[in-house]
Amino acid sequence: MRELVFATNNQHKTQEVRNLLLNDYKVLNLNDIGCTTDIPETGSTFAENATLKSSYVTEHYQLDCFADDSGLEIEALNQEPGIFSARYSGVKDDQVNLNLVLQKMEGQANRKARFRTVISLMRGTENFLFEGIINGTILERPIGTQGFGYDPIFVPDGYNQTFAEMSMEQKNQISHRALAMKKLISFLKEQKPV
Ligand code: ITT
Repeated sequence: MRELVFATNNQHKTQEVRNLLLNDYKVLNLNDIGCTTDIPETGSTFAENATLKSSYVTEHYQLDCFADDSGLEIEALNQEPGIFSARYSGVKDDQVNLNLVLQKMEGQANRKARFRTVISLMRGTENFLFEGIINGTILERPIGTQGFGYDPIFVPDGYNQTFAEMSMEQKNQISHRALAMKKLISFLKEQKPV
């Protein structure tokens, strides 16, 4: 089976993506290839950060690689936390960051938000970008225990459950990452193996 590196340390994301690519690729993450570097995400957009991660692996390990950068964009907070989603409060702690969002949203009538993912695929020296977006609403308090990050406070449009109340399979059918991944997968399937 063909191998592809997914430049992430996030086990939840690795598992979600492995499920999506089950029959097509063996997906290795940074841990699997022995990469312990904390790849700097110094870009100012999701696309720049995703490309920094994917190109780091291609350059240092000579392996085809994709990386995603995702985050939550809340309309009433000027699209924050955005690229700062993982460390919105200054620390990489999902619970603390989620609480900060709830605090900033207190009394706010406009609860519109979206999750956005941009994937960068580096094949050799070529970079291909894929985007996925899901619109939804921010709750006033968390519900559900599945998933990670801001899942317990995000209800996607057209559903009455948070991402954290859905099984991984359900979330994988509709999430921002799944939408971007579907674009990546159809691209990969169209390509002849190199
Ligand atoms: P890597 O950079 O190692 O891939 P990460 O946790 O930083 O892992 P992202 O950059 O993709 O992951 O996402 C940044 C943050 O955005 C993440 O830590 C969560 O707080 C939030 N996030 C992204 N996707 C999410 C999802 O599907 N559900 C809930 N929160 C999500």
